[in-house]
Amino acid sequence: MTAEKPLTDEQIAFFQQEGYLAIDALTTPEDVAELRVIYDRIFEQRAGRDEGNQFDLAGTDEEGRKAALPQILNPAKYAPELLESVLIRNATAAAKQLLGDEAVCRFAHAIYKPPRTGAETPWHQDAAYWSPEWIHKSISIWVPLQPATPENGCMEFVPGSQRQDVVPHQSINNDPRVHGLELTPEELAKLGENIVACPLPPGGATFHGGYMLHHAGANRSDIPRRALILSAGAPGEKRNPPRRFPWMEEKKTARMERAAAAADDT
Ligand SMILES: O=C(O)CCC(=O)C(=O)O
Repeated sequence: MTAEKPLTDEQIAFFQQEGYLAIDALTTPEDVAELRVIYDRIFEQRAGRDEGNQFDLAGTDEEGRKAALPQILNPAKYAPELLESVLIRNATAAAKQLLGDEAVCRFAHAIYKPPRTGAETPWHQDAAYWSPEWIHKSISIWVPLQPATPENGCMEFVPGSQRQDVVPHQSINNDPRVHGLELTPEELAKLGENIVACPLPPGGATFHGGYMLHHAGANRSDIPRRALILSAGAPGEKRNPPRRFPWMEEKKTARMERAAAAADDT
């Protein structure tokens, strides 16, 4: 791995064919150690909670209730030192290899699965969360800060599923108060057995595009599962004809209320 070209030609070809890729090292052990300290600090400080950027991805997120799947959006807003990491440098270089030189990379979010209680991240496509007005050209780069295993919630993909458009989703448990999405039961029933789990060492990475079906199991281990997720995008195309995503239009989450209240205060 070099910082200029973290991916080999074979890895790029694999990503283009299969729609996902797993590599054992996108950053150094020293960088991982520093990222873990920052990561734990921002979760402990509940950074972004008041403005709706820290919330429970898999629950109704009431104040005082332990989150099933804590998430922080835009973690670099609360820890700008993330932007000095080896990880952002190497992730940007890898994103340019996959998407072209115009690709821009940023820390999108952090998802924490507490030991024993961290909930499943249900099967979904990321583009189901995004504006239906666009065909998106963007990828996620998922980086664990400890070993990621099937037991603690490593990433799982359906190779080839990136070739389909967004399929029907719903809020988790069909409850619009929950931020997270899941496939509808009809779509879940179509998944089949072509599923690849991607265990990784700390500082490894998986890559997937916005249309790839993916999932991460519950944390059934005794260690915390920490993941930092970067997002890289190149300009997309306007969708024609347009679509609507009713599962996003009906959302009514506590996080949205906190974000609106914080915007009113400014
Ligand atoms: O970390 C997880 O549990 C899921 C991450 C995910 O769905 C994503 O990065 O798109």
